Amino acid sequence: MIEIITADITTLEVDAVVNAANRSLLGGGGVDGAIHRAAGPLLKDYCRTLKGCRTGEARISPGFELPARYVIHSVGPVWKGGDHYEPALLKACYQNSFEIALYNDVRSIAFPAISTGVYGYPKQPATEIAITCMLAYEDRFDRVITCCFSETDAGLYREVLAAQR
Ligand code: AR6
Repeated sequence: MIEIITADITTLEVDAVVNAANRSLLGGGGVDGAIHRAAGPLLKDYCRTLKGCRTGEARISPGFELPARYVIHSVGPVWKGGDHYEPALLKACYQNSFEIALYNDVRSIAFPAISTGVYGYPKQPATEIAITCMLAYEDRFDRVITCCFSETDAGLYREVLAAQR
């Protein structure tokens, strides 16, 4: 069951929240900054031991001071016009996040709209990829949550979900 909500992802009581990270995994702006602030400094210390992450891959850490037990850090592609493997890399972010979640017995997981902020991925195609991947994995979780940061984004997710179901 896919849930589409508008919220600050750092407030969610779920097994895992996904972070739209960068390859250093050492924090940044946007949702990454919010997660690092809310989780506290131990998150950065832990992430240092992970030694980075390639675009499209995912790593897991404890949630530290977050209500979520885990943070799954995934690095989305920077949008460079669409012919630099961006769709395949974004799809890989969702798939690898789901796989690492399953491996860690995560039952509830919340995603932000990876790559659609600072990394500039156009929202419509990014949402289509996110929903396609969520539909493929929803049966293996109790809750799959799309955590939008605006009602406009949530409306787009609802439209795309309705079209794909
Ligand atoms: N809760 C939920 N969604 C949020 C939150 C929040 N607290 N804050 C922002 N968003 P972005 P990217 C939404 O830029 O495009 C960082 O500096 C936001 O509205 O956070 O993958 C990293 O370190 C947008 O819809 O991630 C990287 O360098 C979505 O989250 C780079 O930005 C993603 O926007 C990654 O860029």
